[in-house]
Amino acid sequence: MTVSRRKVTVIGAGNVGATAAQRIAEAGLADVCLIDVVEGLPQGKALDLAEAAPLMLHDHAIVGTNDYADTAGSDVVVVTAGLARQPGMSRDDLLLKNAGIVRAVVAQAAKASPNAILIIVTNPLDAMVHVALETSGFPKERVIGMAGVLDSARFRTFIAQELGVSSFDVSAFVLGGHGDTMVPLPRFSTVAGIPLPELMTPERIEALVQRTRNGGAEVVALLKSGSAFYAPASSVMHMVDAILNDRKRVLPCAVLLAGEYKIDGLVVGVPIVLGAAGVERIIEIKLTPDEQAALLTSAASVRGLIDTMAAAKATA
Ligand code: TXD
Repeated sequence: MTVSRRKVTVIGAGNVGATAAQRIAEAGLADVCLIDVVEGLPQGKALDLAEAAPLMLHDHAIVGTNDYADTAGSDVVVVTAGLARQPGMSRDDLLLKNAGIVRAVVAQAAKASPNAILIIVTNPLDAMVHVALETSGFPKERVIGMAGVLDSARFRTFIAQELGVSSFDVSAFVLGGHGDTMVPLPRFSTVAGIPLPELMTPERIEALVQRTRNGGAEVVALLKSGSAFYAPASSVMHMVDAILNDRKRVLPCAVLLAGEYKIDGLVVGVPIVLGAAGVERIIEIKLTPDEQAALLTSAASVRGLIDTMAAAKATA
């Protein structure tokens, strides 16, 4: 029997990174290399995860390291490295700090794995995808941001809970940026093929849309420190599965647009076909004027972050 070993590097051995490493190995998708700047952290978590392997019935290698040489030849690189917002830190401070981190880690990872597909997770998500595109020099098909998969999973969860049905039968469609500027499309969200507006009042739909937009904040408020990581890690795992198994899944992902949805040169969340080549196709649907306006607002907020990064670079 030939065993084909695929390799996924996860950068950042924090909550999302370590949980994504666990999900990827335990789903039998690939060997995993977990890397972090903190010495001992990725080694310790990788060892712990490796010791669970006989019990979880997989035999994938999970190694922890601080050295990018160990990441060489990865098929997929997941970037979760970054700082969380600290008290007194503005959004722009966080933007510039995380841009520096993403730039540094992507430069090293791209050199070690020049054919990899990059999945970016670090916030602010859409802006970090721009940084990764610029730093890696990879084609836009191989640099993809994770946000829509998480946002649509949250929307699906809330719809299923509200209607008392299995989330298996719920499919939800979201466009746009992560968080406040997310653009959910209820008319394309269905329960076993039945459009949502047939099953719920506009007021209830709006309430669930709002809850989805605040999905990250709702978890943060409960946890008090740290942010969501189980569902984000599962979202990463689904994207890795789509790529490594060439599934051609239709998933909302943050990708660089070149005229699609009347947006050019900006990273925005749209439905794509995700397979072995990365972004294999962008699916463009006709939006109502309101939906198009909401998407353009979302794109404008990404533009604002890019301008802030450019201004900081110019004065550095
Ligand atoms: O939907 C989404 N895209 C998101 C994004 C959902 C959840 C979390 N989201 C963002 O992911 C979050 O706002 C953060 O920017 C990242 C990672 O979140 P996580 O909860 O995993 O943060 P942690 O636990 O603080 O882990 C970050 C790790 C930590 O171990 C640091 O030591 C490491 O990143 N780190 C680095 N690793 C390697 N190299 C460098 N330079 C580095 N700097 C920090």
